[in-house]
Amino acid sequence: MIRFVTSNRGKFVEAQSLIEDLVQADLGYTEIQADTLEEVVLFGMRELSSRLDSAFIIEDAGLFIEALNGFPGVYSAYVQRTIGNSGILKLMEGIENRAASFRSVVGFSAPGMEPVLFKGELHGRIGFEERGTGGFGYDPIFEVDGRTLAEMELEEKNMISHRGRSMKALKRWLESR
Ligand code: ITT
Repeated sequence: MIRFVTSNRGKFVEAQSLIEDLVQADLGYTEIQADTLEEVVLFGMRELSSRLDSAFIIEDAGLFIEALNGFPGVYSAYVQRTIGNSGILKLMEGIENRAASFRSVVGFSAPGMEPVLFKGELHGRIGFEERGTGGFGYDPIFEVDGRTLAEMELEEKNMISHRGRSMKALKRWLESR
């Protein structure tokens, strides 16, 4: 059993469909203001390893929009909570370059070992309106080949997504240990 420390049910459900051994633990941890997802994950893992005595993972993800110089990036959670998808669509009004990517960094930690990180990325485009009811967060405005992630089934999103990739890399590593 591996704890996935997250408050985000959508993330957990996606990860658990790839790694059955996961159990959600909504324990909370400090998410520092840093320049990279990796720093956020490493800091969180250090804090949690002093509180937990068994294997756990955490994940930090973000949406990086090319025309906005990578915004919201490490501020993705705050931006989703405040201006949300409609706010992002407003910021993108009149902007032709819609290229964006999602990134995921997962950290695995177990007692007596150094933390290990796994990454995944998904390239796509910011749409012109929200579409679809699946997924969570920015999924209704993030398109891949003309469909938003919110228009895909969980399995399909997992096949291509940033989280699908990082979690599969973690899974391969766990199986090879
Ligand atoms: P935890 O930190 O508790 O795990 P969180 O929701 O705060 O949960 P993140 O900081 O990693 O997670 O996520 C940053 C934001 O990006 C947040 O608003 C998410 O909803 C959104 N997000 C992350 N992964 C996403 C995905 O696969 N599809 C759409 N939005 C996503």
